[in-house]
Amino acid sequence: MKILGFRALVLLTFCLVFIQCKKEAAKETQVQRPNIVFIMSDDHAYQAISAYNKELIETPNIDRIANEGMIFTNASVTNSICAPSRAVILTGKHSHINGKIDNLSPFDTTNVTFPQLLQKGGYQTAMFGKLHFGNAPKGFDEFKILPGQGDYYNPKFITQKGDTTITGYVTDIITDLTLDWLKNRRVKEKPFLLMYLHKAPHRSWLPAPRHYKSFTKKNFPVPASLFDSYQNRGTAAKMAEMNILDHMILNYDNKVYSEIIDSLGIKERRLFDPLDRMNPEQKSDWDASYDPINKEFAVSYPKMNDSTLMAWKYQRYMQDYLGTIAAVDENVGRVLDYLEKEGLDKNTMVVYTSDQGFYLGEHGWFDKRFMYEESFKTPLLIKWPNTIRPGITEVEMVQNLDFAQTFLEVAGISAPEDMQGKSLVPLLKNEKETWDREAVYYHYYEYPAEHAVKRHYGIATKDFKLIHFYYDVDEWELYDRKADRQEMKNVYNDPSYKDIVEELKSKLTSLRKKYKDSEELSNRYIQVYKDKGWIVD
Ligand code: SGN
Ligand code: CA
Repeated sequence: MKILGFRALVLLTFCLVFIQCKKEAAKETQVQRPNIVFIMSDDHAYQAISAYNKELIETPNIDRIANEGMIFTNASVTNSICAPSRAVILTGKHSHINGKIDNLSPFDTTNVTFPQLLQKGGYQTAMFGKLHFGNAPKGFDEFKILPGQGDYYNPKFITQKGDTTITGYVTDIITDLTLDWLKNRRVKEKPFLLMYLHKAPHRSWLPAPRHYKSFTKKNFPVPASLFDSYQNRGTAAKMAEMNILDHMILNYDNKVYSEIIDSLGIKERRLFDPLDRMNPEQKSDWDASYDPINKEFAVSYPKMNDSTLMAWKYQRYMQDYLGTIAAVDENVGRVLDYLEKEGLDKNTMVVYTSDQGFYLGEHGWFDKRFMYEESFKTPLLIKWPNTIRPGITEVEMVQNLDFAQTFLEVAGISAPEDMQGKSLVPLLKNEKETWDREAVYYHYYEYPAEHAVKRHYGIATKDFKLIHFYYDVDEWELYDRKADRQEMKNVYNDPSYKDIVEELKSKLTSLRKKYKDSEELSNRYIQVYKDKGWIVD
């Protein structure tokens, strides 16, 4: 009896402890809402992430996010340019509503942003890296941001305690600041939103010293449309100033020294010296790898014709652009490793994206802005253990417009009625029955401006893209996304697409109504440029 009683007591204690532990665990998962790590690079083309394309570069760390979670093959932006994309992300509203239509206009800080709502809702919030607004971000407990575009070498940062300059390479420094906050300054009891925002791979593409040697020796495959002559396209494609041969600057972009340019008698536009922020030690490291390239160029340039010069510039572009991405990938790995080491990864959603896509020689171009494929589409990879099953490819059409509502839902905070996106949570949970989006809307404004891409708006479905260039031309373009993946032929005037054009125009009208865009608003935004004297009648 006595022994039995003792056993029963042990069993009872064990059960009680077990029930208590379960209760505690339940309490913890209930109390601790998921952390959100939002990683965004600047101008990172999906073609330069190996989870999308293995031809150009290996990005094993960014790929980890896809392998452990979901890769979106149909993610796009609503306005393919930096600061406007960021404003759309923060507000969950199209550019014509949040007012940040281009890189030049100020961001209206009366806009409500999702970080403000998360902060109010009990989240800790921090931002490190490139924001690109003239004003400090609202809704952050801590931020250290680059002024404007920021610099690759020895960058300045705006902080709550004043400006500071940090010696070193920007991608490494942004990560150091991020890890420092994660390790030392965050309050461990609270869930957090961390916005970790890279400057790379933005123009003028300066890699980290450790990548000079290997990348400047690489030779990359050439895209099929590198020598595009823009036949069967409209005026806008022909007039854009972002052709690698014609508009890429040998000194600024391809790092040909000015003395060599002068000695070869080349006349070209001079911007500031891209290497001017390097200290003597950094400059001597640079020279060790880039002197031989310059010497070789001086010898071979006189024998070059347009097509060999184009091919040379393209290779130089890819070497430096992709070189900057190697450092992004390594640093993303450092952050993922830290989350794993601390066991934080289990309750953290990690997002990797870019502020827009980018041309890597397709149509002979660099830069972005157009609603055409490579700049409209943006990379998007999300992992969220226990919710997203690993290794999923999602083909639904999603946009940067959707992030705000997604993060609010993840945090259990209701989104303001006037946000215009759609939470991605049903897709992340594989509950696709509620997902009914058939088309997305796009509107680009920054014209006249650098790269001369005309104002346009349009609608994209999975099968077609209808675009209206409405300022200083009045031209429509239709692309058959399935039959013509490279968008080489505008079929707007092809009679066999007549019904499609009609159907898409009517859908576009409904979308514009739904999102509250209009000709009147477009004219108002043109008037802003007239008032500034940027458009003269
Ligand atoms: C800079 C670049 C442009 C680029 C814009 C916008 N020129 O002006 O090539 O299109 O930024 O880029 S540079 O001479 O300064 O490098 S964005 O990503 O910020 O929108
Ligand atoms: Ca950008």
